[in-house]
Amino acid sequence: MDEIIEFIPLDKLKELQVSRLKGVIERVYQGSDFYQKLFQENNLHPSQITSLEDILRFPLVTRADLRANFPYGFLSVSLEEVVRLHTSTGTTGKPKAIFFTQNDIEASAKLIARSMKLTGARPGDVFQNMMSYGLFTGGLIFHYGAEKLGLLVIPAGTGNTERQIGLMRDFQTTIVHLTPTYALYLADVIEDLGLNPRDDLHLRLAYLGAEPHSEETRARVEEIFGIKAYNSYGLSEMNGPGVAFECPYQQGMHLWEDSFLMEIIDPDTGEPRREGEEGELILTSLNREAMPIIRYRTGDLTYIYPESCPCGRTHRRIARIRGRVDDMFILKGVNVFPSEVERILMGMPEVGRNYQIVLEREKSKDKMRVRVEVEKRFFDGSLPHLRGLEQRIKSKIKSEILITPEIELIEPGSLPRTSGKSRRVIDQRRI
Ligand code: DLL
Repeated sequence: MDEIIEFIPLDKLKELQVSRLKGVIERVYQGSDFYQKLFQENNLHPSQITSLEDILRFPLVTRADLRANFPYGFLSVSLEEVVRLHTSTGTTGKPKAIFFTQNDIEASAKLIARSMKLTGARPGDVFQNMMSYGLFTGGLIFHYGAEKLGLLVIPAGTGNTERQIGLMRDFQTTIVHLTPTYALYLADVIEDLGLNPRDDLHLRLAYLGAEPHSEETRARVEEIFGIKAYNSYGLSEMNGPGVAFECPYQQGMHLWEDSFLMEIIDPDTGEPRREGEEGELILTSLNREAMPIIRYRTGDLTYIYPESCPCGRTHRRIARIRGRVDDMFILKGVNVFPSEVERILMGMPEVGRNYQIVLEREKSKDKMRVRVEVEKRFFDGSLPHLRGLEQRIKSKIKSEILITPEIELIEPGSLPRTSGKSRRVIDQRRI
């Protein structure tokens, strides 16, 4: 069934979307406190929603709305029907509570199974899930999908890197799921143990997700491990991973349009953006029972590929996420995304696998200091001979981002590591 739905003709896809949208609208109207109020305040009634365009009658929903209606305001079914809670990672304030019915879990698992299958995963593969198990969706939701596809799943979770490597070697793991930051750290530890990530493991695929990363970082992971690495996108508010996934062409991620409606808007004005134009991704869940959200502001910047994919799947593709709207920082009037700095750094072979951007204010002058680990091969215990590298990084960043940074080269392995999502930018200007 899923294979057919991936290639569904566009008119049929639209029909399916309209009928699912109507179902979702009815469900939230009946069940959710937040939506009952919203319908009333906006003079809306489910009968007014007859086409996909009618969705524009709805205001956008933000993370603040989710927080303000914590914990049960968005719930559209009775508690008896809810079988699972996940929360969204957040560094500040209350988490966002995300609920699942049994059918929601089943639907998410199907999307993961579909996504993994299209990259060539199949029964017989040994899948090691190195995402956090628990409230984060990257662990359990992906796990269910991999089991659904019939893979042997090792629920390794995060951390304890030497044990992870032991598992990879003992069970001849062929596929891993992890954050890109952790993939590079894992490679470091494998090499520190005197092993070669290409020859001493059995890996063939990696799924990289849960945080922005550049094409250059993917290329590094592929090169270091000698594998294919696929980009996987999702967010807890839309049931976690499995929202969009790369196919073997690796040109953008197919966003599963049978389950989500997408729009791209100008994040400042809310005006719609056309295909090919970058903006903030807005998602509506089409296939969800416990907690459908209509027109959710993901905060993620991307664009829709106007061309169809050579693989023939009809679900449109979104570009690699450039970053979150709120990750962007402004330095001397220039808007900078950490991913742009990453792209430049990871494209230079002498640069190691980790970096940090520190924003500082000195006598009311702002500056950007980039702390860059040097690649092990180029580090012989001292750094002075790498002066030329410092200069090259500086001028590349200057010419591409229009900011002259200070570059601080540091020893490989000296920055803090994480097995989850990384924190790249330290903004000390507000202190
Ligand atoms: O990160 C769900 C997930 C788990 C996705 C495992 C992929 C793999 P949250 O913790 O709610 O959920 O964080 C969602 O992470 O809005 C993006 O800003 C970012 N993000 C997720 N995947 C990608 C990606 C999970 N492939 C937020 N590229 C999203 C860039 C990503 N950013």
